[in-house]
Amino acid sequence: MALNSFLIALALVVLVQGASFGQDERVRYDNYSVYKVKFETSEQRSLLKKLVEDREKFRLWQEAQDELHLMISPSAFDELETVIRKTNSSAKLFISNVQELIDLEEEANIKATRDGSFGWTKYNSLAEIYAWLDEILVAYPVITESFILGQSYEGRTIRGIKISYKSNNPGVFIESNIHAREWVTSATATWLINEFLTSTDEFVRDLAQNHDWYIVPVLNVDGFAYSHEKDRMWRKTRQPSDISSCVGVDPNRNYDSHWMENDGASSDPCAEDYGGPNPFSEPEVQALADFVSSNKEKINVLLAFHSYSQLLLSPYGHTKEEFPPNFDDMMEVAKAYGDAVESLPYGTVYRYGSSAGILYPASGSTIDWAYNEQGVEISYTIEFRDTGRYGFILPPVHIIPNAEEALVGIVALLDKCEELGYLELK
Ligand code: 0X9
Ligand code: ZN
Ligand code: ZN
Repeated sequence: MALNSFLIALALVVLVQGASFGQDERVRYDNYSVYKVKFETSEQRSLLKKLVEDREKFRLWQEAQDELHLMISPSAFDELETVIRKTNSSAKLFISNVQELIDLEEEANIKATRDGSFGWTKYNSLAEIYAWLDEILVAYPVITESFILGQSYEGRTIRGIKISYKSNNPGVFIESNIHAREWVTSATATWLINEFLTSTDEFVRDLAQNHDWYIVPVLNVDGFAYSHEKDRMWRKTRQPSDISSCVGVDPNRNYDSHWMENDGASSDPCAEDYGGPNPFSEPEVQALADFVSSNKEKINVLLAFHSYSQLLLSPYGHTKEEFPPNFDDMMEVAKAYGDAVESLPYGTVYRYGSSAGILYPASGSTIDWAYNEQGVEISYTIEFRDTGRYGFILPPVHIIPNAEEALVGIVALLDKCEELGYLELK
């Protein structure tokens, strides 16, 4: 009897959690595949987007003007096929088993951890990143300074590092890993910190020494920890909702600037782009905003690191009907970044434009808030590698090439900013 009720309880737990939870309580994505779906009309788009309302079967990975990247569960293939046929759109498989990529990544991480704890041949955990930051701060006490943005919902500390070789430098703020699963962003941010402190290359030295750097390697610390420990595909924060059993807010929709306008965010707590119950509902977002607003006279340029798609996105995110006053300058700056990246032997191509113009309306993002509300006139989202072959699960061999691209891109971007007069002290 006791055993019976135990088995029933066990069966219930399995049912409630779904088949995707394995024994180690990580969400598994066995035989989940990712398709690029091309469409032409907005009717096709909305029919396709309706699919992701069923989060058990469909998850949106990426969205562009004429293309959606959909992750689908093994049981959802027929449904996808039906909608593809009905909407006359076309789908191309580019990842056949998401779990396989996650397992390969995990193996590489474990192997690299055995050879030493921190580095750029693997993806580091939050604890590893913070331990490394402490080492850096001890090794470079004059040039570096630790700062704390605040505490996350779950009580983790959100840390940043300031690098300053001299006074009266223009300031560059880098926000990284606001989206939990975009691991290459914090890997790139830490690599840049290391280069700024250790490189002997003349152009890196100039870059490092002639700007003040404010770098937050992981903003969404709770989501990041969760993506390492439980669900590799987690995007949002980890604060529960009052009105739903779904957890988390899209922090890049939670800033108080044109919040929730123009379908630029969802009001559904279960959606990946949920804007939150109110602007700044997320402590991580509020913490970043407090820091930037109290240091805004020192910040000339703000860069928000994301992945993936290889894009440079300027404001506005909330509307494609209007463009910011210095849009032409921002496009010149973006072109400089893209040209510099493309000139490397890798030949990687970045496209650029305004967020709403070349992607989709996204309101309440970091860069729009910094630009609209804080007067940071050069404010960019950079979507790193790749364009979908691996998506968020970019193999660690890409970390250094991606970071090198970011470095030469940022050099060119700041040169252009200087030329256009954006690096004057405020
Ligand atoms: O949707 C987002 O938040 C960003 N793309 S991601 O795949 N990394 O989630 C793009 C945001 C760009 N839009 C604005 N900054 N407004
Ligand atoms: Zn508005
Ligand atoms: Zn992102």
